[in-house]
Amino acid sequence: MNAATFISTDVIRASFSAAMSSMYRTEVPAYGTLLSLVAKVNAQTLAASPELRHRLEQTDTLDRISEERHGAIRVGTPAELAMLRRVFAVMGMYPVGYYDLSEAGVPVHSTAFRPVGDAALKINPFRVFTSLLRLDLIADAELREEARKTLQARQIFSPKAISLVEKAEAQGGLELDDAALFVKEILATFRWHDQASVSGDLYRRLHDAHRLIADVVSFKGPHINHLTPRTLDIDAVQDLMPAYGISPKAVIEGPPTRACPILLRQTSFKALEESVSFRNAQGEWETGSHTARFGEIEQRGVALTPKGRALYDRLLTESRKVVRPAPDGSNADAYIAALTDAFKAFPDDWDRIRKQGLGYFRYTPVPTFPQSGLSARDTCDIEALVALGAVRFDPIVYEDFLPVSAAGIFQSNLGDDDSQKFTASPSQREFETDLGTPVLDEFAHYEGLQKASIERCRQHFKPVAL
Ligand code: OOG
Ligand code: NI
Repeated sequence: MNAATFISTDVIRASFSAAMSSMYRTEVPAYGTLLSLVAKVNAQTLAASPELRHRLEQTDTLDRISEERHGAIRVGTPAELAMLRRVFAVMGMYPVGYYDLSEAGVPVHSTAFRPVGDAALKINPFRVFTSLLRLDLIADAELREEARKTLQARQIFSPKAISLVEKAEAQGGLELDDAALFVKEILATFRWHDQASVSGDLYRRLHDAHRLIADVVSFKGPHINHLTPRTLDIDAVQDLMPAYGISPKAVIEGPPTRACPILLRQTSFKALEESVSFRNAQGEWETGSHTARFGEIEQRGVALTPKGRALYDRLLTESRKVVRPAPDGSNADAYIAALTDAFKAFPDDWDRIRKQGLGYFRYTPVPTFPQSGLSARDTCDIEALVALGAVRFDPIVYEDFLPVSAAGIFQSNLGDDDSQKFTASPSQREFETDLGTPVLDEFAHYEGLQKASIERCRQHFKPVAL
């Protein structure tokens, strides 16, 4: 087998992401509407700001600006999670970060499978937020056992999908025809099933325990529950959604509107009620409904250091003490005002964010800067290089997720009346055991990118030994 004929993992991921988008647009037409709205707002934003267009031309692929950045799935067993790790590895996606959602009343814990290197992110940044149901958080022992048995009995991957994963692992890659087949077979894992695999009665009991439990346990597979394109103006899309016949969640999650965007802002349109059928005790199909699938948008800013993140978390908590956003949107204006007010304490210019060690930055040598303008001392001091104009800095984009925001996205799509509480019980060790590998620590990763860029600057300006 010749490694040169293998399709790059980035290309398989790009093809999978495009296939998911097309399937989801067919399955959820409102998502197609959201995509057109996002493309329109992105085009208008670029037309109105030549400066932004110029910056994005340097760092991004403009013709793909409105494409999906992430999707989300929920699985039910450790074996499903472990197999997904192997599936995503074929597409160059690795688990980054651990998110405990139990704290926010959602009985799952999660990671994001994503490309990690700069080059891979640039080719296609698609990631999948992946949650594992915490059956241990179901209080009713009998129901817990029924749920466990139901999940145990299903096989979410086709035999062909499994054999292609094994083949990719054994060979170190997939050739063209296998890669195409792999995308097709994996795509089928995430499609929608409108016939539940449980009875209407069990569905209702699972649903009463938590809507999310019913969503994970009742179907043949882990349907993709949303996809998320990138928008250059999230406030505009949020405002325009109703005019396009789609109903946005009450507030945008994450930081308020700022001159220097930090972390991640996201919002979604509310999940749709869809018709599904259940078998009754007589073995006949009965019609019912299920609410799970929606569309989301995201806008990303700089990755924060632990110090920056602590400040972010503190300000978010402070603002939520003043006003907690109500699911029906009745206090949205008051919430936005409290959030904006609290975040006045977060510096809003790049140099202050950098100098105070709140965010991660990538340093690049200015190629036209003359070596002769630098002393030997300057060349090993990144601050001196910045001050002299020999080095420029750009924010490193946050590529991960936020637990409070994720909880807000989950909640708004579980229905407004849903307010079950679970005991917060982060369990990263157990999650990693189920996954079969430790997750990558996001802070260490961003820190590494920043350090490597500083090192490149030092090397660039290093005096040449005579
Ligand atoms: C995942 C919600 C989390 C995000 O963007 O924060 C998420 C889910 O609803 O399964 O996708
Ligand atoms: Ni999402």
